[in-house]
Amino acid sequence: MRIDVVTLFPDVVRQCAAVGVVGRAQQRELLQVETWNPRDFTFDRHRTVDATSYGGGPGMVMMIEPLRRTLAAMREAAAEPVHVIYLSPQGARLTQGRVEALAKLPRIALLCGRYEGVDERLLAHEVDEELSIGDYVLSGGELGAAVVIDAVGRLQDGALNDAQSAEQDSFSNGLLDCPHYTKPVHDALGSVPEVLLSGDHAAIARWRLKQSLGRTWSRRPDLLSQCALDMTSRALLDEFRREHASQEQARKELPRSNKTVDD
Ligand code: 4FD
Repeated sequence: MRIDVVTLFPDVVRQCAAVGVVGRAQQRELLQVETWNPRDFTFDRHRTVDATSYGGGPGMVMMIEPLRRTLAAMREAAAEPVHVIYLSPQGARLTQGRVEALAKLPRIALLCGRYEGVDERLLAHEVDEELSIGDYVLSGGELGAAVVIDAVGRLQDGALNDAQSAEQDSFSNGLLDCPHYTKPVHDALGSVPEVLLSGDHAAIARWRLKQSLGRTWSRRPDLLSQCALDMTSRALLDEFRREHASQEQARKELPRSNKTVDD
Protein backbone atom coordinates (compact mmCIF):
# COMPACT_ATOMS: atom_id res chain seq x y z
CA MET A 1 0.00 0.00 0.00
CA ARG A 2 1.12 3.56 -0.71
CA ILE A 3 0.21 6.60 1.43
CA ASP A 4 0.89 10.11 0.09
CA VAL A 5 0.86 12.90 2.65
CA VAL A 6 0.37 16.57 1.75
CA THR A 7 1.98 18.56 4.55
CA LEU A 8 3.96 21.70 5.38
CA PHE A 9 5.96 19.53 7.83
CA PRO A 10 7.05 16.44 5.89
CA ASP A 11 9.81 15.62 8.43
CA VAL A 12 7.28 15.15 11.25
CA VAL A 13 5.23 12.68 9.23
CA ARG A 14 8.27 10.77 7.91
CA GLN A 15 9.84 10.47 11.35
CA CYS A 16 6.58 9.24 12.91
CA ALA A 17 6.35 6.57 10.20
CA ALA A 18 10.02 5.55 10.46
CA VAL A 19 9.91 3.71 13.81
CA GLY A 20 8.69 0.34 15.07
CA VAL A 21 6.28 -1.95 13.26
CA VAL A 22 5.39 0.68 10.63
CA GLY A 23 9.04 1.62 9.98
CA ARG A 24 9.76 -2.08 9.44
CA ALA A 25 6.75 -2.40 7.12
CA GLN A 26 8.33 0.35 4.99
CA GLN A 27 11.75 -1.40 4.99
CA ARG A 28 10.00 -4.62 3.89
CA GLU A 29 8.25 -2.62 1.12
CA LEU A 30 4.79 -3.55 2.46
CA LEU A 31 4.10 0.16 2.90
CA GLN A 32 5.35 3.23 1.04
CA VAL A 33 4.95 6.70 2.59
CA GLU A 34 5.61 9.74 0.38
CA THR A 35 5.29 13.41 1.34
CA TRP A 36 4.39 16.45 -0.73
CA ASN A 37 5.04 19.99 0.55
CA PRO A 38 2.63 22.66 -0.76
CA ARG A 39 5.42 25.24 -0.34
CA ASP A 40 7.19 23.53 -3.24
CA PHE A 41 4.16 24.40 -5.38
CA THR A 42 4.25 28.17 -4.80
CA PHE A 43 5.88 30.71 -7.12
CA ASP A 44 6.11 33.87 -5.00
CA ARG A 45 9.23 35.01 -3.15
CA HIS A 46 7.74 34.16 0.26
CA ARG A 47 6.37 30.76 -0.80
CA THR A 48 2.95 31.78 0.54
CA VAL A 49 0.48 28.99 1.36
CA ASP A 50 -2.01 30.83 3.60
CA ALA A 51 -4.01 34.04 3.78
CA THR A 52 -6.42 35.82 6.13
CA SER A 53 -9.98 34.58 6.49
CA TYR A 54 -12.83 36.28 4.59
CA GLY A 55 -15.39 37.55 7.06
CA GLY A 56 -12.61 38.59 9.38
CA GLY A 57 -11.46 37.23 12.68
CA PRO A 58 -8.13 35.81 13.76
CA GLY A 59 -6.31 32.97 12.06
CA MET A 60 -5.13 32.09 8.58
CA VAL A 61 -6.62 29.71 6.00
CA MET A 62 -4.65 27.51 3.59
CA MET A 63 -5.11 28.78 0.03
CA ILE A 64 -6.53 26.79 -2.87
CA GLU A 65 -3.79 27.14 -5.49
CA PRO A 66 -0.71 25.65 -3.79
CA LEU A 67 -2.80 22.70 -2.57
CA ARG A 68 -4.49 22.22 -5.95
CA ARG A 69 -1.09 22.05 -7.67
CA THR A 70 0.30 19.73 -5.00
CA LEU A 71 -2.62 17.30 -5.30
CA ALA A 72 -2.42 17.43 -9.12
CA ALA A 73 1.27 16.48 -9.01
CA MET A 74 0.53 13.71 -6.49
CA ARG A 75 -2.32 12.33 -8.67
CA GLU A 76 -0.17 12.51 -11.84
CA ALA A 77 2.40 10.29 -10.14
CA ALA A 78 -0.31 7.65 -9.51
CA ALA A 79 -1.49 5.00 -11.97
CA GLU A 80 -4.83 4.63 -10.16
CA PRO A 81 -7.37 7.03 -8.60
CA VAL A 82 -6.32 8.13 -5.11
CA HIS A 83 -8.73 8.29 -2.16
CA VAL A 84 -8.00 11.67 -0.53
CA ILE A 85 -8.63 12.09 3.21
CA TYR A 86 -8.63 15.41 5.06
CA LEU A 87 -7.81 15.26 8.79
CA SER A 88 -9.87 17.73 10.80
CA PRO A 89 -11.84 18.02 14.04
CA GLN A 90 -14.99 18.29 11.85
CA GLY A 91 -14.43 14.84 10.31
CA ALA A 92 -16.17 11.54 11.03
CA ARG A 93 -14.50 9.78 13.95
CA LEU A 94 -11.78 7.31 12.92
CA THR A 95 -12.61 3.79 14.13
CA GLN A 96 -10.83 0.43 13.89
CA GLY A 97 -13.52 -0.57 11.37
CA ARG A 98 -12.65 2.38 9.13
CA VAL A 99 -8.93 1.65 9.61
CA GLU A 100 -9.48 -1.94 8.43
CA ALA A 101 -11.31 -0.74 5.29
CA LEU A 102 -8.61 1.86 4.47
CA ALA A 103 -5.88 -0.75 4.97
CA LYS A 104 -7.31 -2.73 2.02
CA LEU A 105 -6.96 0.18 -0.46
CA PRO A 106 -3.89 0.24 -2.72
CA ARG A 107 -3.42 3.95 -2.24
CA ILE A 108 -4.68 6.80 -0.04
CA ALA A 109 -3.59 10.41 0.39
CA LEU A 110 -3.73 12.39 3.65
CA LEU A 111 -4.18 16.15 3.52
CA CYS A 112 -2.85 17.94 6.61
CA GLY A 113 -4.20 21.38 7.47
CA ARG A 114 -2.43 24.02 9.56
CA TYR A 115 -3.80 27.30 10.93
CA GLU A 116 -7.64 27.35 10.80
CA GLY A 117 -7.71 24.73 8.05
CA VAL A 118 -8.13 24.69 4.27
CA ASP A 119 -10.34 26.81 1.97
CA GLU A 120 -13.69 25.00 1.78
CA ARG A 121 -13.75 25.08 -2.06
CA LEU A 122 -10.56 23.00 -2.29
CA LEU A 123 -12.08 20.48 0.13
CA ALA A 124 -15.33 20.26 -1.85
CA HIS A 125 -13.49 19.49 -5.09
CA GLU A 126 -10.50 17.42 -4.04
CA VAL A 127 -11.37 15.57 -0.82
CA ASP A 128 -13.25 12.23 -0.69
CA GLU A 129 -13.47 11.83 3.08
CA GLU A 130 -12.98 13.97 6.19
CA LEU A 131 -11.75 12.12 9.30
CA SER A 132 -11.10 13.10 12.91
CA ILE A 133 -8.86 11.12 15.26
CA GLY A 134 -10.79 12.37 18.30
CA ASP A 135 -12.62 15.30 19.85
CA TYR A 136 -9.69 17.62 20.47
CA VAL A 137 -7.81 20.24 18.48
CA LEU A 138 -4.22 19.86 17.28
CA SER A 139 -2.03 22.58 15.79
CA GLY A 140 -1.96 20.65 12.53
CA GLY A 141 -3.22 17.52 10.79
CA GLU A 142 0.25 15.89 10.82
CA LEU A 143 -0.21 13.93 14.05
CA GLY A 144 -3.60 12.78 12.77
CA ALA A 145 -1.92 11.61 9.57
CA ALA A 146 0.71 9.80 11.65
CA VAL A 147 -2.11 8.05 13.54
CA VAL A 148 -3.76 6.91 10.30
CA ILE A 149 -0.41 5.73 8.86
CA ASP A 150 0.36 3.75 12.02
CA ALA A 151 -3.09 2.17 12.39
CA VAL A 152 -3.32 1.29 8.67
CA GLY A 153 0.38 0.40 8.22
CA ARG A 154 0.46 -2.23 10.98
CA LEU A 155 -2.45 -4.06 9.30
CA GLN A 156 -0.54 -4.61 6.03
CA ASP A 157 0.07 -8.31 5.38
CA GLY A 158 3.40 -9.29 6.94
CA ALA A 159 3.81 -6.17 9.10
CA LEU A 160 2.95 -7.94 12.36
CA ASN A 161 4.50 -11.23 13.45
CA ASP A 162 2.42 -14.04 15.02
CA ALA A 163 3.00 -12.72 18.54
CA GLN A 164 1.63 -9.29 17.53
CA SER A 165 -1.27 -10.67 15.45
CA ALA A 166 -4.01 -8.11 14.85
CA GLU A 167 -6.78 -10.60 15.69
CA GLN A 168 -5.98 -10.11 19.38
CA ASP A 169 -6.20 -6.31 19.25
CA SER A 170 -8.76 -4.33 21.20
CA PHE A 171 -11.80 -3.56 18.99
CA SER A 172 -11.06 -6.36 16.49
CA ASN A 173 -14.06 -8.14 18.12
CA GLY A 174 -15.74 -4.86 19.17
CA LEU A 175 -14.51 -5.26 22.77
CA LEU A 176 -11.71 -3.79 24.87
CA ASP A 177 -8.66 -5.97 25.42
CA CYS A 178 -8.27 -8.13 28.57
CA PRO A 179 -5.56 -7.39 31.20
CA HIS A 180 -2.06 -8.79 30.57
CA TYR A 181 0.57 -10.04 33.04
CA THR A 182 4.21 -11.06 32.82
CA LYS A 183 7.07 -12.13 35.15
CA PRO A 184 7.25 -12.28 38.11
CA VAL A 185 4.26 -14.39 39.28
CA HIS A 186 4.42 -12.82 42.77
CA ASP A 187 5.25 -9.20 43.39
CA ALA A 188 4.66 -6.67 46.16
CA LEU A 189 2.03 -5.15 43.83
CA GLY A 190 0.14 -8.44 43.68
CA SER A 191 0.10 -11.88 42.05
CA VAL A 192 -0.82 -13.05 38.58
CA PRO A 193 -4.39 -14.49 38.40
CA GLU A 194 -4.07 -18.25 38.94
CA VAL A 195 -6.06 -19.29 35.87
CA LEU A 196 -3.33 -17.79 33.64
CA LEU A 197 -0.80 -20.21 35.19
CA SER A 198 -3.11 -23.25 34.97
CA GLY A 199 -2.20 -24.31 31.43
CA ASP A 200 -5.95 -24.86 30.84
CA HIS A 201 -6.30 -23.07 27.51
CA ALA A 202 -10.10 -23.21 27.45
CA ALA A 203 -10.32 -21.76 30.98
CA ILE A 204 -7.81 -19.04 30.02
CA ALA A 205 -9.78 -18.10 26.89
CA ARG A 206 -12.97 -17.96 28.98
CA TRP A 207 -11.31 -15.75 31.63
CA ARG A 208 -9.91 -13.39 28.99
CA LEU A 209 -13.25 -13.05 27.20
CA LYS A 210 -14.95 -12.44 30.55
CA GLN A 211 -12.44 -9.69 31.40
CA SER A 212 -12.88 -8.13 27.94
CA LEU A 213 -16.65 -8.13 28.34
CA GLY A 214 -16.47 -6.82 31.90
CA ARG A 215 -14.07 -3.99 31.07
CA THR A 216 -16.09 -2.98 28.05
CA TRP A 217 -19.25 -3.00 30.16
CA SER A 218 -17.73 -0.87 32.93
CA ARG A 219 -15.52 1.47 30.86
CA ARG A 220 -17.15 1.71 27.41
CA PRO A 221 -20.86 0.77 27.62
CA ASP A 222 -21.29 2.61 24.27
CA LEU A 223 -19.22 -0.12 22.57
CA LEU A 224 -21.11 -2.94 24.24
CA SER A 225 -24.50 -1.70 23.06
CA GLN A 226 -23.25 -1.89 19.43
CA CYS A 227 -22.12 -5.48 19.94
CA ALA A 228 -24.41 -8.52 19.58
CA LEU A 229 -23.44 -10.91 22.40
CA ASP A 230 -23.99 -14.68 22.06
CA MET A 231 -25.26 -16.81 24.97
CA THR A 232 -21.76 -17.64 26.23
CA SER A 233 -20.76 -13.99 26.29
CA ARG A 234 -23.96 -12.97 28.07
CA ALA A 235 -23.36 -15.60 30.74
CA LEU A 236 -19.72 -14.50 31.18
CA LEU A 237 -20.70 -10.85 31.46
CA ASP A 238 -23.40 -11.72 34.03
CA GLU A 239 -20.76 -13.60 36.03
CA PHE A 240 -18.43 -10.57 35.86
CA ARG A 241 -21.21 -8.22 36.92
CA ARG A 242 -22.15 -10.40 39.91
CA GLU A 243 -18.48 -10.50 41.02
CA HIS A 244 -18.16 -6.77 40.38
CA ALA A 245 -21.28 -6.10 42.51
CA SER A 246 -20.06 -8.28 45.42
CA GLN A 247 -16.63 -6.63 45.31
CA GLU A 248 -18.27 -3.19 45.43
CA GLN A 249 -20.32 -4.44 48.42
CA ALA A 250 -17.20 -5.72 50.21
CA ARG A 251 -15.40 -2.45 49.55
CA LYS A 252 -18.23 -0.48 51.16
CA GLU A 253 -18.59 -2.81 54.19
CA LEU A 254 -14.93 -3.19 55.15
CA PRO A 255 -12.88 -0.30 53.84
CA ARG A 256 -9.39 -1.58 52.99
CA SER A 257 -6.70 -1.06 55.65
CA ASN A 258 -5.39 2.43 55.29
CA LYS A 259 -1.68 1.79 55.05
CA THR A 260 0.33 5.00 55.14
CA VAL A 261 4.02 5.86 55.33
CA ASP A 262 3.54 6.21 59.11
CA ASP A 263 2.58 2.52 59.55
N1 4FD B 1 -9.16 15.70 15.80
C1 4FD B 1 -7.70 16.93 14.30
C2 4FD B 1 -7.24 17.12 13.01
C3 4FD B 1 -6.56 18.29 12.70
C4 4FD B 1 -6.37 19.25 13.68
C5 4FD B 1 -6.79 21.49 11.56
C6 4FD B 1 -9.17 22.34 10.43
C7 4FD B 1 -7.56 22.45 12.20
C8 4FD B 1 -7.47 17.90 15.23
C9 4FD B 1 -8.41 21.37 9.80
C10 4FD B 1 -8.74 22.88 11.64
C11 4FD B 1 -7.21 20.94 10.36
C12 4FD B 1 -8.45 15.70 14.68
C13 4FD B 1 -5.51 21.02 12.17
N2 4FD B 1 -6.81 19.02 14.93
N3 4FD B 1 -5.77 20.43 13.47
O1 4FD B 1 -8.39 14.72 13.95
